[in-house]
Amino acid sequence: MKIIIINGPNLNLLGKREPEIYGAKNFEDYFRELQLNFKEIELSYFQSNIEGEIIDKLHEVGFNYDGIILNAAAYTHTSVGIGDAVKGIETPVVEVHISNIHAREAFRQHSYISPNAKGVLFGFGLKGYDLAIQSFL
Ligand code: CA2
Repeated sequence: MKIIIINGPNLNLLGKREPEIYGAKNFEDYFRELQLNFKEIELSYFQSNIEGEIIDKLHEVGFNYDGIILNAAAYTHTSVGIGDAVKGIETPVVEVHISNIHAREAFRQHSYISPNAKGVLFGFGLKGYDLAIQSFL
């Protein structure tokens, strides 16, 4: 089974700032833990701060992977393009947010991803990615 985690803008800063919202661990360390915990899965990871690169990656994997775990970060709330890409591909997408976006500012409570996601997980910290993998299993 092939699953990719796609993270959007600023998630490369995880563990460096705002630990009260996003935790103290950087994503590369967490990703290594996921690889160890799910050895049976071919798990890959892509992060970009650039909207078009995220769309290109969705097109690249969206017809030959079994699952996509997408945290589009701030683009969640702004990007019609990423929303359209999620709609246009075949591979199911599980949307993940580390924080509880519904307990935060009003602008974070709309997602262009959710209408076409298989499911949405938010507010469980990094554990949300683990839960998303389990949902595919
Ligand atoms: O809770 C999430 O996972 C978010 O997708 C994170 C985004 C935010 O814009 C969404 O509303 C919710 C922000 C990611 C920024 O991450 C940082 C991590 C450390 C330091 C600064 C930013």
